[in-house]
Amino acid sequence: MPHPVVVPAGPRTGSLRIVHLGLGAFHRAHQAVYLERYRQRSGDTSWGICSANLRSSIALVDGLREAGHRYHVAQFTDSETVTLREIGVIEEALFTGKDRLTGRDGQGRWGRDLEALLARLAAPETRIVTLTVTEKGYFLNPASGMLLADDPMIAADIAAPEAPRTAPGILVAALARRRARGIAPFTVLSCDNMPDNGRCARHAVVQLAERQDATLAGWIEREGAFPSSMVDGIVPAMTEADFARLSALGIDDPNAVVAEAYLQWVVEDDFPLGRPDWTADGVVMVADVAPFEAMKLRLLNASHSLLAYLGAPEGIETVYEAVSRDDLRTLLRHYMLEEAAPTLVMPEGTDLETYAESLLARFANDSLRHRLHQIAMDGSQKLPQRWLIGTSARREKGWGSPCIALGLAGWIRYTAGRDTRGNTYVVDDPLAARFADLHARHGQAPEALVSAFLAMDDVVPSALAADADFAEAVLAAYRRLTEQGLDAALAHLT
Ligand code: CS2
Repeated sequence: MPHPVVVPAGPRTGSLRIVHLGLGAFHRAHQAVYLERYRQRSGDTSWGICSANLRSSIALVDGLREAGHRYHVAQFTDSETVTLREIGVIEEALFTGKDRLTGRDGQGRWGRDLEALLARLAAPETRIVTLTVTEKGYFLNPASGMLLADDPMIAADIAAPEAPRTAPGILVAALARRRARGIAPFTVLSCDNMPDNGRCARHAVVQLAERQDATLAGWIEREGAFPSSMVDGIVPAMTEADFARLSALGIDDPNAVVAEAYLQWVVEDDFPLGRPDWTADGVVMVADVAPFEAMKLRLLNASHSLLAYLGAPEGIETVYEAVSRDDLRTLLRHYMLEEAAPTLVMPEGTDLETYAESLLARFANDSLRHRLHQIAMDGSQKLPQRWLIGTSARREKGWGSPCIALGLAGWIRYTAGRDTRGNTYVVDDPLAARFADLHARHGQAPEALVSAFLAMDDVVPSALAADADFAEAVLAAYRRLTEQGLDAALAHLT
């Protein structure tokens, strides 16, 4: 039966003061929803979004164009309660990744809409550039924060700064144009799941600019604003079942997104060129986002990763299925309340126990099919901030971290690419080749395998890796998990 739809505030305005890099499901169901709410409430349509996909989704970009840049978001509280919205704030969609459909060599060409994007970024009306390019899209070493100058993508941007492929490269090229024309830099607002994500964005951009032009780098460092922000909202990849479910509600939209109803956005208030006055729409403006980010990464995202690496190899498919198990729910409670809690200074007014319980309730949302393999992606980029900062803090106090030790054992097992029934799966991670090599070399020797993983100093802080007690705990957990199975490993822990 058709379900009522909240429709966009008004017609397209062409006033695109926000440019987004990383047009994907999360952006469509989070930042765009906040701006849509803002436009509807305030009637101010001067803030619209030009959104660019830099990597893989040419079909999404073209699909949005065909649909007149309108799409739907279905926000589910549970399988019974849904709000359907049509979103109209993304008024332009661009694609700068590799277009596999063209090019005589069949390899595709880069940068179809790159010039349009750079022109848009360099235009004086562009005030804010938001980013959801994932952790690896910053091209920083997760442990040291240094630019990965030898990465082939970054090397290509250094060699050809006017034809950039990466987000930092695109930002540097656009800022160079602005500087040359005497236009102040836009504010760069990172919306990726990293502590100090604004500082990460600044580092990536300034370090890349230094490779090209020290004066430009100095100007960006001096004049640029890079506030940090914490974003929250669970947006699983769409499945056929999701499209069918929406169809039953009267929505046949290939660009639709299913998400949970919960949304949070906490932003540092540093916007020299202005911003939408969006606090009445739920955006929380603060001076320092760090406590919010640490809370979310070490409670929500860390729990997600625990479920992913322990659950996926057991054939558990989704977060919902995982938290339906008593022992995994107990693990998460134990981890959040006993292990993570003492490492956190919670934001004022937020109670840790209430927050932890609300996370378990969100994970138990039966209307979302949030696949554990989706969360397991890019562990090398995610684990430092989700698990290892807190674990290092505990180590400094002489405390162990049994839940994270088991999590790491699960991660090492996961990266073998084979589940407990012998089925293989793709390990999607920038370090996947290194993982495969370690498993090939040490797969039969748990001790050597665990120490080789802990020795990856771009993932595991060296002080933690050098702690014999911690290494011993990970090894014991790995043995228990692989020899006795998950049930026994969890029973031992809790
Ligand atoms: C998840 C996040 O895929 C993942 O790693 O942990 O995408 C998570 O769903 C969001 O950060 C929730 O805000």
